[in-house]
Amino acid sequence: NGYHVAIVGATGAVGEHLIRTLEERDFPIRRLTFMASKRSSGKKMQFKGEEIPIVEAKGELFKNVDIAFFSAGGSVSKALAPEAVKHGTVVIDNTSAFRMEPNVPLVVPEVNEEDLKNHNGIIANPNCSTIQMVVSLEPIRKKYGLKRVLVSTYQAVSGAGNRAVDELYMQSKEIMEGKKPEANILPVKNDPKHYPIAFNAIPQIDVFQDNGFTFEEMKMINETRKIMHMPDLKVGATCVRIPVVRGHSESVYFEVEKPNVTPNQIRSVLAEAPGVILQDRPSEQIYPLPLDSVNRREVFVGRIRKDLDDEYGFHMWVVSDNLLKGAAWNSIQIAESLQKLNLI
Ligand code: A2P
Ligand code: 11C
Repeated sequence: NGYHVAIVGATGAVGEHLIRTLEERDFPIRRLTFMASKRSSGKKMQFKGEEIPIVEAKGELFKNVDIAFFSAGGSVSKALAPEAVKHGTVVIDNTSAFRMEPNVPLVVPEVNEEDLKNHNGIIANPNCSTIQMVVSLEPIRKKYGLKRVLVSTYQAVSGAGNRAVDELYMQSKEIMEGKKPEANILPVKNDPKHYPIAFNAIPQIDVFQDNGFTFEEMKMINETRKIMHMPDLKVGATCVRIPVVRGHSESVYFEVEKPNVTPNQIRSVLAEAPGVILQDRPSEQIYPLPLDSVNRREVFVGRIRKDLDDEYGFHMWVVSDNLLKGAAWNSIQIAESLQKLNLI
């Protein structure tokens, strides 16, 4: 009974959390296949106390796989997800490979679960920084409309994978020992220059586009419009990497459509919103912190205040565990929604 589930990229930062979250949930699993690169083949990983061997990811292995979570980078998804679909597997892809394709639903269950009904085998899991922002904006949009969004992010190093996290620890140690830190990964592995992230802030996540925005910034812009079904929404983004291991933070400025909305009304909407925890008591210094978000599935919102100049404008601070709601948990939520809607 249950599904044959495959995890592609099982050994990665997101893969590990897909496995842990599946252990915690009741998603029905008959069989599990862990895939990664050739480097990991032969190693084993645990699931509920049982050792499962890791195999090298290959198209033919998807025969009889009902549902596959992909988190091994865009090129692996591009090569293998269509193969998996040919075998009848439903793919939940955590990379940016297919997100903007019109026939691929891009889903955050709290926002657009219904879009799953149009899937053709591949469902895309949005970028982590997009997910937490739309979870906080959608309930506001529903009640008060939305005209414009401007976001600046403070993103954790785990968003760039386990090797980047190792580098942050190493660089911190080197700096504390008075040595020159070595940098080989951030901001982008394949770009010519690398900068240390320890004790630093890097205003580049992913590669630059011709318009001066980075790809991460364009993902936030385009994915938000697609998920919220607002192709003309005004969205601007600046994405910055900071030396935090887990938990992305965002300063979000937004303008609503209705006049005379108060911060307390925004707070009431968010207090009731699915997947959101309101942490907003400035007099007690209560606000969301990335350290507190680790291992939590929710999106935390605080620092809600009205703009001093624009009567439709508000500011807020949005924090979530980029490896859970930003990746593994949102993917598993999609699987649970597919099961609920009879779409596997
Ligand atoms: P491996 O551990 O064998 O390299 P992260 O996001 O933490 O960098 O992890 C990336 C994940 O993608 C790892 O599980 C990694 O496996 C996997 N991966 C990388 N390249 C490939 C590939 N060519 N085929 C399958 N899996 C891959
Ligand atoms: C980061 N947001 O923090 C990225 C990681 O498109 O799924 C996720 C990249 C993606 O570096």
